[in-house]
Amino acid sequence: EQGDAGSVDMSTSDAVALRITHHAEFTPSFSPEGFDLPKAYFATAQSIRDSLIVNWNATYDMYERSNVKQAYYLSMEFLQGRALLNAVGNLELSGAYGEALSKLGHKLEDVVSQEPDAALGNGGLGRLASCFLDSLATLNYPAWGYGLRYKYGLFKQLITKEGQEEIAENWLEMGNPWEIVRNDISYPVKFYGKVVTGSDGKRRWIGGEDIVAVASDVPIPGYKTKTTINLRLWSTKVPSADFDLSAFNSGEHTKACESQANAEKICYILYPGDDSLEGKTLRLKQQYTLCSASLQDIITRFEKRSGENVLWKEFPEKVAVQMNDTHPTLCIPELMRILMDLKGISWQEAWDITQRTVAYTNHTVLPEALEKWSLELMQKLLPRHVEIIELIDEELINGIVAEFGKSNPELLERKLNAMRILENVELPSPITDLFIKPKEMSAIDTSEVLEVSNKGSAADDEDEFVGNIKEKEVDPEPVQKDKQKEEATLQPAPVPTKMVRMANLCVVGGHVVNGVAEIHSEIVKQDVFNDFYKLWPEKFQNKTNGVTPRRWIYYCNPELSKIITKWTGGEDWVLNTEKLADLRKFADDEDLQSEWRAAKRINKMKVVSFLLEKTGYRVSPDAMFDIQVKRIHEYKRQLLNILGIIYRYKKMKELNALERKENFTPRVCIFGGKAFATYAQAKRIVKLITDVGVTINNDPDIGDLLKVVFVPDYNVSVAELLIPASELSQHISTAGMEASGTSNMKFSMNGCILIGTLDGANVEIREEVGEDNFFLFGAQAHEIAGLRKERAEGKFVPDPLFEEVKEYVRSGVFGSYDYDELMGSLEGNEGFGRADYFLVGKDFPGYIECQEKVDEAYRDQKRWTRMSILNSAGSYKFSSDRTIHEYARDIWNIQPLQIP
Ligand code: DL6
Repeated sequence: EQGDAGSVDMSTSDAVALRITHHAEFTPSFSPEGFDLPKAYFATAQSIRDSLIVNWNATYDMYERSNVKQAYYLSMEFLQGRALLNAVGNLELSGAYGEALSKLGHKLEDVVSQEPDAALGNGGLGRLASCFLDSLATLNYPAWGYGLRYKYGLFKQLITKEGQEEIAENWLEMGNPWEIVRNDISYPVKFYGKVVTGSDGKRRWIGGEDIVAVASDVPIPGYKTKTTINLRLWSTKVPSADFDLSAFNSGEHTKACESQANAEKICYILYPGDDSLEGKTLRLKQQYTLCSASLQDIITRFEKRSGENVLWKEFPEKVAVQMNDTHPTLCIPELMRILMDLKGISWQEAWDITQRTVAYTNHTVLPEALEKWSLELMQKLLPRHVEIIELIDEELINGIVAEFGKSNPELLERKLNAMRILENVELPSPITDLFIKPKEMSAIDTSEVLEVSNKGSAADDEDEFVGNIKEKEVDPEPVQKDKQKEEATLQPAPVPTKMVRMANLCVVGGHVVNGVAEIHSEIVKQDVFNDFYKLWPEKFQNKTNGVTPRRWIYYCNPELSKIITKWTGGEDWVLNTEKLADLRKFADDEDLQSEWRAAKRINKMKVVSFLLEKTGYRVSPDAMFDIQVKRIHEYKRQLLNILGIIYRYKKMKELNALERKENFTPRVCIFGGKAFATYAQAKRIVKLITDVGVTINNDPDIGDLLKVVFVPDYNVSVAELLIPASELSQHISTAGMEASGTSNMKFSMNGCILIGTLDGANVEIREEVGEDNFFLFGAQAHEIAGLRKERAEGKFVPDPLFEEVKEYVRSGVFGSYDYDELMGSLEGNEGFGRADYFLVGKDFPGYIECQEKVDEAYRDQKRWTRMSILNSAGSYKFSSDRTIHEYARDIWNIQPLQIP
């Protein structure tokens, strides 16, 4: 039985129990005595992993034999969350496992909750990657994910009196039962060194620092299918010969271990701080490690599957590489380098292969996320890649000159400034000579390219490198900035730093560029990459995001799932979410309505207990659960939400008890999300929310009418608990700034009604669920630039209610913390003023009015339940299965392959 794990009939609880106890004894991570929950979790996970490995091997064999085209999703982030419940469910073994564990003295749900979240991601981009893996496996697409195996996940967030504090998330402390370390799969990765021309006239990258990337594989099971795909994560170490034994023996222990530590630290954490040169270097090393190791692996597989006759021009017919945002951009020069320097292919052929292989997804229009790297740093670390990038840039320049001709030098100069990959790098003289007034290349003026731009934000030209998700303060408002500029003119002009614009490289090097929601893809075409779009319109696509209905309804909301199954006539909806639309015809059915409300109540009760345990606050399940959970960012406007709550509280305080009850619907306002460790303004927002909670939650006048709770350490598992219990959720970003959002989809699927702006996927959700079932407010994307201008010119007159609320905060009602800086960011041209860049003041009155409509709608529970049902029913488009079918068809050209 133990010899061939896969051949055992695992459908009986006895067989499962045997397997679990076998692992408890023979794959020990714990002392032999006892079988407590942590031990039960490990043994259970190991037992299910056996079954996964069987399917995973079968899947791999099938790909190998049929030599089909495979897609590879390269991402610096995978926000996997927990794996056990998903794996047991996908293998249709929940019943057998539940029974087996109960025979062994445990409940499946308790065992499941032992698992730490795999938080190898930051937010939506990483969670999307994980949803995609689930859909790829479920739909039997030949595909793999590639990422890094960070030793520490995204930090653990503590909420203290000071606000947010961060500590390391040691998710691997107890080991990871899901991964399989593949000591046989490792690749050399090089940094630094120099490039020389060999006797054959070819360029060679030699010398430098060598490390090794080693694979750990995580099997990803599809739902009700044998297909089990692979998430390959790289760790880094030194080549084994590199240990300095003589230094160690002569007592220089630290020196002897130095190179090992240097190599290992590459995969220590996700997004290491990059204020220092060391931090920047480490991030670039991370990105290159992911690209280099993954491509070497992909190429090795291609060569093996090709047998003796390797036809490189067929590479794009066997391989599709998707770059999840710009973080894996180095794939482009790395694939070129491998093809030319190691495989002897010509530049033209290598470029053709590269372009046909890679594609790029843009996930943000925020300039601070459009990555740029210092050319000098890249040149030191990756000298051969810079040569290749320079050549790509040169070809691009020639192409632009050919396209726009020489007759309009100003247009040509503008195009070159916007489109070039290298920034602040002089043009070859035959081209500068074309311009009327040859002048120093100026940095790209983002405001010109980006109508919805975050002008004055972190992507300003003086900012040498802006990390991908690094969230910094927005710059001072324009008046202050002009003053600084005036002062600066008295000084000699600084030499602009030469930069590599990764997004431009992606657009030039990839065959498809896609945005992640319709409105976002339009902004990508019309603003961010408009010059490229005009040149290559056929490259640009939209792929509206989606989320997996398995994790985000079926497993996290069993109560609702049972009802959906009953009313849609079976479980087909889990695979074919279109079936959810059948619920529409029963939206007013009293039986469905009462079952629907009962399910919500059960889910709310779970959250009541959770909040009590995590925060000490006792909330009423009779109140409306109003939730905003996402990364804390000024553009997501948690500040608008909390100021709305403060307004509500202030109004309540002005009434007597009876009036209060009559005028306000009881609410529990729940917040969750992490602020990037160096993003001071976001941390102030967290502090304000928690301070407001302390005051309101302890105010005897208010009682259950209003509670404000900040859930610490929001992660995937917390989301799985909160979303099913939600009744209202907030997606209230400044229009044009949220690329898509994916939690909006999860909430809607779970029968939660959204309050939101016309931004990202909100636009499409509202279309699908119906205007009457979505609470809309706020300025629209096309108005934002004009409103900002008006605001900066001092022409905007804020609503008196907004002024009142800010004063209320300043008055100290919420404790002694000095909120001047936070409130000042919402104001005009003095002091801390940033002219309310995110237009909180502008949207405030509309938001308040909309919230009043929410209160009114909730009072009519029949109407509310109807809206809730119509949200679930209308959410079917937002399954990641739909998104993945579109990527497979329009970008990757891959076909499903059933594993027999
Ligand atoms: O596409 C996934 C997700 C979107 O839903 C969010 O709207 C967007 O903010 C997020 N983008 C990022 C950007 N990070 N980088 N680079 O996380 O992507």
